[in-house]
Amino acid sequence: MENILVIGAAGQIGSELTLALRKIHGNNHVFATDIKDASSDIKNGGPYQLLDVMDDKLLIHFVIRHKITQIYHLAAVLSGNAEKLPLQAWHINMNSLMNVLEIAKLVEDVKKVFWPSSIAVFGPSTPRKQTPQLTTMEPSTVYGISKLAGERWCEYYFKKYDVDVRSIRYPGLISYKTEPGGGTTDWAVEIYYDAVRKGSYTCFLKKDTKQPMLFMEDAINATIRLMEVNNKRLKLHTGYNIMGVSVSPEEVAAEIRKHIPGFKISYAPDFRQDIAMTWPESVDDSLARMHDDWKPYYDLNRITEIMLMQIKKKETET
Ligand code: AKB
Repeated sequence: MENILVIGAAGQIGSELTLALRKIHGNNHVFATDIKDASSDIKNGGPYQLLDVMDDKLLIHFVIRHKITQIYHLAAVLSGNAEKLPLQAWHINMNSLMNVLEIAKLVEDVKKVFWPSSIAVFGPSTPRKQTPQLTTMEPSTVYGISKLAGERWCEYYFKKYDVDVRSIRYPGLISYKTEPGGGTTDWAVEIYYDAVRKGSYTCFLKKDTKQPMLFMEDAINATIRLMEVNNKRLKLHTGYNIMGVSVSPEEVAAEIRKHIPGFKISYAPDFRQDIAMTWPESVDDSLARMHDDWKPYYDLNRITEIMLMQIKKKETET
């Protein structure tokens, strides 16, 4: 029987992963925590508590008290926000990970840790198309530097202390339940919300800037699959490349127009355009497919149908 701690359960990934984990392990075995209020299905569907991952003493007590066996640490300051407050972002992203790794090292019950890496580990000197798993990595953003350093620490704790930490380099994640905040790939969610709410969207990237994206359901499947795969099949304890589709704002806009013919898009690129130009357009995820048999299910057509349908439903309910 597993007892799972989700840190960052109110965020874009956590709000969906918590529910998926509760379906598998039972509501009372998945402990949702965050520093902000979570949605009612998270709060009412199982244990939920306000908890700050930066407070290592409270965290270790929580882990011991609830006999936690797996930790999903999803809390982070994303790329755009990190550029505005570089030192705070570095402090939060690194120290929160170090707290979790140390606890996993010290508390015997904790058998596995999941920590999200990102395509931000790559940089301007990395090939942008079909970016290999292993290649030049010279990230030029604070977020990217913290993710690359985090990957190195994860591998260090695995090799040195036998902490079974697993990670995915998430591309942009497209979801309708919880909107992301402060990332460079956020446009791929905002565009659907604004299409439904206003019939138009002003994008902070240029029209032809492609980025790798993944529908949230595929991301959740990939994450749970990675955590369940036998340790012997895993060759990496840094972060696996994965992606679903490689798309630009004008391509998503064209897909939206199939459902909302009058949809208008304009472009006002800001500092995030420079970040996007240092990140991959697409990644080679053959290693993840090989090590845990993962493959994405959702293409742009299906993603667009679901996003528009679900956001319309949400809008009429509120
Ligand atoms: C961001 O844009 O910062 C994140 C990411 C790709 O890690 N969504």
